[in-house]
Amino acid sequence: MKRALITGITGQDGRYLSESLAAKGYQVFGMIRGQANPKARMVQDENPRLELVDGDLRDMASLIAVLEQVQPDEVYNLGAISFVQLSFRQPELTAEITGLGVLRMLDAVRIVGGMENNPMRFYQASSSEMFGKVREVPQSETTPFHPRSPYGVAKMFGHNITVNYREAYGIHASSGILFNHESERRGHEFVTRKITSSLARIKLGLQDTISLGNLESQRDWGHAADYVEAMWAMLQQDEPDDYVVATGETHSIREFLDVAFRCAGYDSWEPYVSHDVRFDRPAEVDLLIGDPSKAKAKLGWEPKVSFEELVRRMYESDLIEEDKAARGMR
Ligand code: NAP
Ligand code: F7E
Repeated sequence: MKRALITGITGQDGRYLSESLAAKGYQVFGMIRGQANPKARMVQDENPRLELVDGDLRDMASLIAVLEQVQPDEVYNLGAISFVQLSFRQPELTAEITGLGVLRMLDAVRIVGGMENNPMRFYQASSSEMFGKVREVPQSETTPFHPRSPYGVAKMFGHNITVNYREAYGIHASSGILFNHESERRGHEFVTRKITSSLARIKLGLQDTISLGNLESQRDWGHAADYVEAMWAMLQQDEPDDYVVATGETHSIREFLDVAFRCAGYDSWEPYVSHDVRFDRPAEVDLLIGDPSKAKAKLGWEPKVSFEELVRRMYESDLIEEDKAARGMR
């Protein structure tokens, strides 16, 4: 039985990946931080075979101890401060966890796995935010980086140090440059979930309007359940490498609103959306659209869930969630 360790187990991707690996027959270990982490029970209920181990990406000794205990075949490093807007308010903490956390995890793999024939394969959760002020359209593995936020800068460090540990120590370390992926489990701070959960509340008569920032930015949005399959496929390759994981389509926030409000039976979203400068960013990423042809050719990976289907699934799930919450059943 293969053993996998996932950091960021309580996050959107950690939850999908742990279920997917368990279904493939893996023994899955999830690294959880903090004392009495409130999300521990949720992930344990979703995946009863999951084993939780204590560790924090800020604490090198804890990472070494986790690897010594688990002895994983595969390490998926998904833990991070992942909210771009928060990274502007807490840049140092973002650099510490999202950037230096990768170095600590890689060094722990190097030390515990050994210098020669290190058996531990490593996945780094890199991001399209590294492309930032994009130098070409669409973005591929060879597009130069130009990050626009402390988050993007920290991810770029994580990406480069992963390549460096691969080249310097021969570690089987791969980076997935994942474009935005969302789901029914997406955090409520991100624009897609903010829209679908607020819309559900509007439909249920619990809320009147949604306050948003910049509606012009364009994103390449896929479904997280599809994207975790690409992570796994990267670690099954003989050689480690970097891959763009994206749909190859882009849509603005306005288009997301169009589709979501149509799903809910409204002709127009304009009467329900207002602008709030608090959600504007000091520097914006205007346009992201990925070229996933390498992932398709080498990993045989393709996204299955369309943009319209993604929006519909998120809205319908939130309608049920918000209705339950309003009745005090959540
Ligand atoms: P997420 O839902 O925000 O989850 C982040 C996870 O990181 C949580 O489990 C969180 O644990 C954990 N974490 C935070 N600080 C930590 C620390 N000090 N030590 C250990 N773990 C810590 O993110 P996601 O959407 O699942 O994304 C997974 C990864 O992919 C992240 O690295 C993200 O930056 C990257 N990524 C995401 C996307 C996307 O569109 N979703 C695209 C590209 C790359 P707590 O519950 O304890 O806070
Ligand atoms: O913003 C605009 C905002 O926070 C998308 C993370 O998973 O994907 C994600 O980062 C766009 C931006 O995601 C609001 O200005 C308008 O242009 O949903 P988001 P993100 O910044 O693209 C990348 C690939 C990651 O790696 C990250 O971890 O929407 N926007 N109004 C808003 N955004 C938010 N959050 N809230 C608003 O009210």
